[in-house]
Amino acid sequence: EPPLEWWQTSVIYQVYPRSFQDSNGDGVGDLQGIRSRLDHLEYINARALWLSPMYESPMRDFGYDPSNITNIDPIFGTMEDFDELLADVHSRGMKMILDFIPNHTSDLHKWFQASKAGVEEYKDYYVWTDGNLTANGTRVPPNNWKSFFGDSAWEWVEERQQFYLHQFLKEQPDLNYRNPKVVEEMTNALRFWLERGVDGFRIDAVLTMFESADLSLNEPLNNRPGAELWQYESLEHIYTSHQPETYEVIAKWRHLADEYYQKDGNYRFLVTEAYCETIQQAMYYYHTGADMPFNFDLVFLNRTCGGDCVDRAISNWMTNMPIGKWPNWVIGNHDNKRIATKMGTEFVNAMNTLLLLLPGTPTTYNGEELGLTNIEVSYEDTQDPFGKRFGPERYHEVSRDPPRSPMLWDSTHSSGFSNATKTWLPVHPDYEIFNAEAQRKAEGVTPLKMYRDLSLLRQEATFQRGTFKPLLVDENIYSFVRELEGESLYYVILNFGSTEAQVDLAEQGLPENGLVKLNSGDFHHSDYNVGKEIKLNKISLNPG
Ligand code: TEU
Repeated sequence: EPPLEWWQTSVIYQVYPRSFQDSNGDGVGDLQGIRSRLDHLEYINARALWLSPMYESPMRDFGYDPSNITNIDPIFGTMEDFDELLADVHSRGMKMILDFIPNHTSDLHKWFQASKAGVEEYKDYYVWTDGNLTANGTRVPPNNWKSFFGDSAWEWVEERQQFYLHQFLKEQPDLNYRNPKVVEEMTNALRFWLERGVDGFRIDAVLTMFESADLSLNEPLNNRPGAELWQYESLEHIYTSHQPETYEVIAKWRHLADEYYQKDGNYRFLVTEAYCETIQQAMYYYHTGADMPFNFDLVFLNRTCGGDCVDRAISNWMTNMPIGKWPNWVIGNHDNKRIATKMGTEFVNAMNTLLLLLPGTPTTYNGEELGLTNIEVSYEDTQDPFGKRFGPERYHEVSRDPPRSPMLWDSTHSSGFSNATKTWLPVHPDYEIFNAEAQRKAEGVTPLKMYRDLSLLRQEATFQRGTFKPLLVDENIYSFVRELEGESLYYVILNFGSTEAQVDLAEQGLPENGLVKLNSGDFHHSDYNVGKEIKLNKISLNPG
């Protein structure tokens, strides 16, 4: 077997720069702030840092709307700050990947400004159309495509007398990947960062890179009963996403990444981000040349999900994954509610256990290792454009502010995040309990200590390359076995029900009177029943 690469053995830790650490007192996190908190990543054994966008941007979508993809936004610092952060990450033996946003730029990007003005060279950098002419002489969009954030995906520009496409905000015009110049520009941007030494990229919203070339295609809007607001408001994605041409572009980027790998032997990792309607769609991205597509199956679990439902989510990926590919797990990110809020705080450790002990690469969004819940943000204080768009009655259904609150470091002002009087989003009200320092120093088991121990345990060969088999599964219990012959055998048993459950492993073929004695070497803390003998035919588990 080939040796595992760093992206397979590491935990990937997502840092949302605005919310990690503020070093200059403006209430917004920055690069020097992140640099000063790298000890935390080491503490939790996260060996790879994924940096959410830090590019120059008017921040309409908080950096996912870059106006210059080869420069740093002053709110986050300078290019020197970036180089210093990367050097520090590397000197600790860690890796850093960037968030790359291929689908669109900001409308303030110089390419869009030139395109809008009709400058020949840039005319076709974005997706422009005349639209249709109505009987009364007005121009209307060519089709009913809607943006992810609601309303038409087409915006009229007086200056050009044409519409442009935006699958996200109107301040995020879609680039035209049918123009080879665009592919070249974006490839050069990747090269720019590879030259600076980054170890890979998370490729944003990859599903929307290409749309059907035939802009006259209409489709029914997604108004399935019971659909979530964001699903109702978005497209059914027949013509606007998952187009086959995407694979060619990503394959080209794979090629580029491999050039660097061949040069210095340091693997350059590519992970794609695409929410998919079907598992088949999700699996296509394994074939693009990306190392893996993010697996969001655990992100969508909620409180009503018991053991059998957890099992379905996990088997969905494991049984459909192409042979020879590498699985991965995500429980949260900057676009989704915190897992503690979705599942209930009692399931935080269980979710982190799945994340860290299932086979494959775990990705952790900052704060999930602390078991943070969402914060409440009033409509007046709402920052997320997606939330704002839905108005005071419904903003809370879609707003992405609640999981984006600042990291909690200690019990001082702003939990040590910033010395500003007002931070860009409110600090979590329970910061005195949930902060990292308090959780490190606490007597008993805390989500942070548990996370740390599990991520250490994950470094054992059995969890890295051992087999995986679901064991007993019912409406409460989800359990599985990890085994590496000649190495060790682990049973992981979790209760996703709402009451105490009894598990009989003798029924699973283990000796009736067998006993497990937890080895004190397995864990650091005294609170895990280390040394206690457990009868295999009668294991009692509380929820979580
Ligand atoms: O998200 C892509 C995406 O599919 C979003 O529409 C997501 O479903 C949405 O945030 C609803 O929860 C990526 C980024 O992660 C997101 O933050 C950006 O806003 C978006 O791309 C545009 O760049």
